[in-house]
Amino acid sequence: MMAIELYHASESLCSQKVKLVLAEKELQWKSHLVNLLTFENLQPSYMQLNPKGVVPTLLHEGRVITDSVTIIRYLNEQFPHPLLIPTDPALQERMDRWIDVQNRFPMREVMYGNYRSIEGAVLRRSVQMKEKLLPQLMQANPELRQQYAAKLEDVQQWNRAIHNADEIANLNAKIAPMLDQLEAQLSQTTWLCGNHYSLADTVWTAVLNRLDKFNDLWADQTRPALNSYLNQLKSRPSFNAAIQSDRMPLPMLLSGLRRVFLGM
Ligand SMILES: N[C@@H](CCC(=O)N[C@@H](CS)C(=O)NCC(=O)O)C(=O)O
Repeated sequence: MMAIELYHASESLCSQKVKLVLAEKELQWKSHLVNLLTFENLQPSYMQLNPKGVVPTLLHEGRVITDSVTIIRYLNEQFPHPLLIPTDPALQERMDRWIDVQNRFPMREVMYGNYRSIEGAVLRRSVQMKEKLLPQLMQANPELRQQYAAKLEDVQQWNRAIHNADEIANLNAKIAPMLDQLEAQLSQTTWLCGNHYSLADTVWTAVLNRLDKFNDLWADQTRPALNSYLNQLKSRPSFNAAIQSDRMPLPMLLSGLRRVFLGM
């Protein structure tokens, strides 16, 4: 069997979704840690691998797969034990819907718009810097012009959104109804798709854990089923392997801070 290689970043939500599945399936993988704060993801060699310049990217048996949901579905097909997709087609549809709900929610804008203190300052400044850096990269690498142009457009929209307090407030207002939907489901079933843990639970582990960081989800105590669901997710060994221990190595963080604040 050829090795699984994963390009990922510390504390990246989309990377965590894949790392959770790797841990659930107890798979060995080779790690390529990408420093988003020094913009390694925008370097030509990485853009060639992942045209959107984002993490994660999976390499396996000569295939390059670049979207977290496509990657986790692929891993489930290639390594079916334990199976993380329900066998009942109706439940499969339900799983797709739950995956879709979190995929359509603009977590990136919500996170970068809501983070406070130094963390928020670093992250927002890094997006501003991307906007400056991308035209230079585009000019220096004409063969990747299209990719860089698309990335620049995306980053401009991202930068605008996170500095627009009304837009962030609008997005924040969508969190509670989404959690209510989850509460309604979880008052009826242990997991999102019935009695078996599935890929829908994996992706929501990463999303709920992240939302919980900057929004006191349980303050009003109105979602007891969701609260106990998140506690169950956190007690799985995969949570520890993929999220709890997912801290940026100090030298990487320091070079990131140097780059973001001093431009070096
Ligand atoms: N749809 C993609 C989104 C990937 C994504 O946005 N990754 C973030 C980290 S969670 C990233 O690489 N951000 C850096 C950037 O966009 O410059 C997926 O699910 O894999």
